[in-house]
Amino acid sequence: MSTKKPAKDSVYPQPGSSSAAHPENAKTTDLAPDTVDASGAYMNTNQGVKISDDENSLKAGNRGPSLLEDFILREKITHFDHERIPERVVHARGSAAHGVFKVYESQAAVTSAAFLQDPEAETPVFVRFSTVAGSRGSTDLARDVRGFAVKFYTQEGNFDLVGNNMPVFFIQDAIKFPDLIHAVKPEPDNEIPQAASAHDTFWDFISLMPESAHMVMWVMSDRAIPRSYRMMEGFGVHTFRLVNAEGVSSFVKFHWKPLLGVHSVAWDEAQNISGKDPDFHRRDLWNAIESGNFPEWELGIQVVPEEDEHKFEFDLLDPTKLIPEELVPVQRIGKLTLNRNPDNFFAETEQVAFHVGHIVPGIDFTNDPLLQGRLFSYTDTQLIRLGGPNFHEIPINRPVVPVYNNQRDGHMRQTINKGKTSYHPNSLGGGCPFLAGKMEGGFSSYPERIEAHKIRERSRSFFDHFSQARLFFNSQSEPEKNHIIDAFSFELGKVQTVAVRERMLRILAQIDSGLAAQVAYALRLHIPKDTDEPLNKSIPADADPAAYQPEMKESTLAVSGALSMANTPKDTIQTRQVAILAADGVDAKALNTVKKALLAQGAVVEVVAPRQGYVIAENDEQIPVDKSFLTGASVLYDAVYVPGGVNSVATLAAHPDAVHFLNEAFKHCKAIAADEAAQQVLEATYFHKKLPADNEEATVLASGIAIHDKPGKLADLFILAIAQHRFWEREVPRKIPA
Ligand code: HDE
Repeated sequence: MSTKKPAKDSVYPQPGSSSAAHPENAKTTDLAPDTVDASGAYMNTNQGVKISDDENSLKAGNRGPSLLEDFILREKITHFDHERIPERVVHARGSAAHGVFKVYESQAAVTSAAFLQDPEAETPVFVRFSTVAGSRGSTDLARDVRGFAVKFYTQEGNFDLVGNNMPVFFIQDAIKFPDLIHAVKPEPDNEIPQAASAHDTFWDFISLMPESAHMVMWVMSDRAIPRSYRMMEGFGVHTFRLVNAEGVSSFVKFHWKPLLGVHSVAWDEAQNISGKDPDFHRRDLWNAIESGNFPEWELGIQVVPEEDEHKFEFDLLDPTKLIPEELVPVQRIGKLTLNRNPDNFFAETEQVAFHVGHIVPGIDFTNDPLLQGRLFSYTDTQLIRLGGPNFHEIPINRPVVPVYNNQRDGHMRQTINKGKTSYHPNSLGGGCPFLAGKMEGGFSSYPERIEAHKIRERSRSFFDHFSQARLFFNSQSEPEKNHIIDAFSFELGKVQTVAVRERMLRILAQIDSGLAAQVAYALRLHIPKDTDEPLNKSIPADADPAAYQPEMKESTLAVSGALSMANTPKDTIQTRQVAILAADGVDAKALNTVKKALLAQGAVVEVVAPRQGYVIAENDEQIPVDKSFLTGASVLYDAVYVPGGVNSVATLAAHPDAVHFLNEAFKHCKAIAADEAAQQVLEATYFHKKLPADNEEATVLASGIAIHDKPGKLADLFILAIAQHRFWEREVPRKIPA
């Protein structure tokens, strides 16, 4: 097939990306023969015939009708007509990257998985991040869960860890998943709203299903509006099993811990970014990798010995519960590094097929009923999305080990299987392919003992819906709590049906009375009391509704520090985006000093000016401009600096866009720095009355605003402030007109 052959003079891997600089691994080598570069090649048809005219179809006379025999036109248009495949039913919007995983030291004590044994061995990975509810073209900044799906191409076959950026889920049983997704997706009559949960059907469903209480606390928290995919945690959610070479099994929760800390944007900012740059997260991931700032996470595991299964006050099989890190610490066992952007979005990011059921020896499932249902769904969905049973042959999906079995044929089969036998047992094919025993690495399921009745029922151990929702709320910092209150007030404020709002207030009252009261205040509603209505409406026909009501329990832990983003590292400004506001007459020396210091710490610095092109500095130096006030916006940066220079300062102080830029940066709690000579610009802002009294380090760290007459010292203070990420305390007055 012509598409599988390298074009003449082609170079592998594709030139022009940092990818090319990265050493080969088993997966990049595997992808190379399928990667095509047209540099220096002639255009030809899919049948390999060179094309001389790609501008005109074949016609009967130059004004006449097109001819059916024009095989070049027909082929081109036909292929175009069939370019689209169905988008993912959930997680349609996403971005992905290649990378590698390395374990720090052998995990043989708990698992026999080969990729978790040798610290020298590098396992290639492909990771896709996503939102859940929106369509393929929707904004990256939706308030939503983020998918965090990792495909490990191990020497024992593919292991997919298909997780999210939140450690729990909305529902306990897979049978409710279509209902949940139907409720959150745009409403079916008018297909409104896109990529948003702030509408009646979602909250109608949630308010009838108290088991979702813990998860909605996470979704209403800032975790749902990450600053970057590179600054999110990841979680396997379910309890899985690890099994060692002796067959000893333990329970495990998987975590991903980002080395850049966990950070979010402000909700007002998120909504603005959705307009200014809906590809914000996609661009951020792409740019970081292209510029060699490879995103990194540590893989963490919480291991629970098999015999401790029932030692917790929640059920390990219940996916609406997490294991607090205070009870079982997260051991960091290895590092994931994303180091290469895909060459082709469709071929790789769109066609990658993850499946929670892709496991390798040493890892196994548990009876979590959500996990069990997922085991069916993921292959099934690829059959419609990728068109047939051979999707495992698509280059991005195939393992780095050869595949030998007796599965044959089907749509688009690529493999040419030799021989007469496609059955087992056989003698005509020498008995091949052989079965592998334990010694040869054959997979065998953990022989869990089960003695039970076949029954449609939920375990009583799944009925505590509020204690961990409360633990989560209690563990948040004050600003994080305020954001959760605001998020509920926003979302329920968009709900038209008052009964749904009220029902949700009743659920919130079970979690925290203060939370419920504040949301009720914002909605000007009362929390319904003295009602006989059951809280849980998700009840089988013949069941006693009373038996299905939540159990009111209190977690023995009052708070869990790991649940708050405020407690994650704030020690770096690497890859943070800093805007320098400048106009003609800017002080080039100050600008360059601060810029150099920021770059040295790994920040990304852009000059934003009234016009595109360049500004002419006080000393006549031409300073390139990256964005104008039309193409740049405060919401696209983490921090802003205003250098001195008499004319520049006068221009910016009188420029509404510059002043708006600063007001918005203040409103979104970002670090702001100015030369003392630029103070006039800050005086023109709304926050001029809140400028700090001095430039002591403690004052700057409290206010997030640094003003200094020495650019070197200013840079030092600014860097400390940017590393703090945001100064949420500023939000309290919430009266900034930007
Ligand atoms: Fe998924 N989910 N899911 N999910 N999921 C899909 O598979 C499903 C769940 C997650 O980047 C689909 O290939 C069911 C939990 C991610 O390609 C589909 C249930 C978690 C991705 C599907 C769940 C996830 C998906 C749609 C309840 C976190 C994107 C397209 C039983 C642990 C993977 C596809 C990517 C995608 C079904 C619940 C994570 C339909 C039935 C819990 C990250 O198969």
